[in-house]
This record gives sequence, structure tokens and C-alpha cells, in this order.
Amino acid sequence: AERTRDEVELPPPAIDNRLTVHPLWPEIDRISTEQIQAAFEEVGGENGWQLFAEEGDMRMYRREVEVDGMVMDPLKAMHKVRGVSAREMCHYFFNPRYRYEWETTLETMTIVEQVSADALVFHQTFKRIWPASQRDALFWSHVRASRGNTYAVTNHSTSNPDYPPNAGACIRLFVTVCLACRSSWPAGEQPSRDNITTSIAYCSTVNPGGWAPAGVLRAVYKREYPKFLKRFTSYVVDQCRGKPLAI
Ligand code: 6CM
Repeated sequence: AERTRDEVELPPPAIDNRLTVHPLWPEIDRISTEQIQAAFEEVGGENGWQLFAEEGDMRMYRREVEVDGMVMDPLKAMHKVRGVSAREMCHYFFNPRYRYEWETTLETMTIVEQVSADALVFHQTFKRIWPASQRDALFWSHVRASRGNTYAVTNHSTSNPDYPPNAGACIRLFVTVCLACRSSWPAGEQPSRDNITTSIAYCSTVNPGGWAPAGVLRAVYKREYPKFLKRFTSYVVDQCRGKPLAI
């Protein structure tokens, strides 16, 4: 059967050879492996994670961390979505074609380098948040399959001489994000839209890169992260409706 455009561009089930010969590969491999492993670790109440948002199956935790007065709070969210696969979730998160449709903090997005089918380098500017300066970010993004019906996207800041930090009006922020997804369905059944459930673990740590008022930043995160995760997951459910399930 002829494959559709979407199927061809789904995250590949194995690492693309073009990525493993790229200079960024050792870093991409190490950080992705660490992030994916950490993403599925439970948040114990002991180590300072505080629940700050809860709605349906979604739970969001943060740890308050400040370095020299700058907020670097790590965030961790857990969610469950029915009717879509881990591979589909990661496809819509990784593929820049859809980003403006679900990412509301974005002002501009440029693909700096197309490394392989499963790795890209992005430059993004974000909407300005008063009274702080506008922020931008330069990061690689990598999608991979892991054992146990798991797919994950890891985004991590990098540098590039063509995109020097703090050159224009923007302050460069630094980010490490991981969206890890694991699908399950009843034993002995074939997976389908009617019986599949995908567990999501989303982790994010943003270093604002320069002064930003702590109270404002925490208020923005408290509002924006739940909004992002709800909007993104319902976006994927909408996009997948009526399409064959991609495992
Ligand atoms: O993970 C998310 N989006 C990805 C695709 O864009 C990517 C983005 C990472 C950057 C996250 C930066 C968030 C900061 C946005 C607010 C602007 C900062 C201004 C600071 C000064 C006061 O991984 C979803 C990200 C959802 C963020 C709420």
C-alpha cells in the first residue's frame, strides 16, 4: 500500500545513521538517555517536589531552585491520554510543521540545521513577558524509540557561531526538555484507537539566562505549563482522529 506523507515522516523506529556520525551525536545520545530514564522515575514527596496543578489524569510538580537569585525550577508533569500512541505524540511534538498550532509562547522558529530524520537544531524566539527582556533559545531536538513501546523527544540547548547569544534584543535562555511517552493496551489484544493508553512524562528545566523577576517567572510557569500540556495533548487527539493508528 502507498504510504501517506504523514507515515513517511513519523519518528523512525531506529536511530538514523546520519545522526550517529554528526559531531553532536555523543552529547545527544548521553543527554537523551539520561532524560528518558529520569522522566519515568516517580516523584517522591520527600525530595522536594510540590504538586502545583492537577486536572483529570494530569499532575504537575515543581521544585523551587534558585541560583544567584535566578529561578531554575525543574518541572515534571505526568499525564495519560487515550486513543493515541507514544509515536504519534512524539511526531507532533518533534515535527516543526505543527509547532505554531500548539505552542503559544512562540514568536518565531527557524530550523538551523537538519541533522537527520530524528534530529534538528532550532532557533526560537518567545513572546516577551513584561517587565523582562524577550528571550530566545538555540537547541537540538532528538526523537527516538526505546524498548517497551516508548518514544521520547529531548530538547537541549546548544551553540552555533551563526546564532550568537545576547546579540540583539533577546537574552538567550537555556533549556532541557524531555517528553517521554509509553503506550499500553490490554494483553492479548491488538492495539487500536479504542484500547490504547499513552502515559506521558514531561520534564523541563529553563535557565532564564539573565535577570527576570522570580515572582513573575513562577506565575508565568504556573499558568503556561498546564495550558501547554492540555492544549498539546488535545491537539494530538484531534489530529489523529480518523487516521490509522501508528505504533
Ligand atoms: O516544551 C515545549 N516546547 C518546545 C517547543 O517549542 C521546546 C521549548 C522550549 C522552551 C521553553 C521555554 C519556556 C519559556 C517560555 C516563556 C518565555 C520566557 C520569558 C522569560 C522571561 C520572564 O521544548 C513547551 C514549553 C511550554 C512552556 C510553558
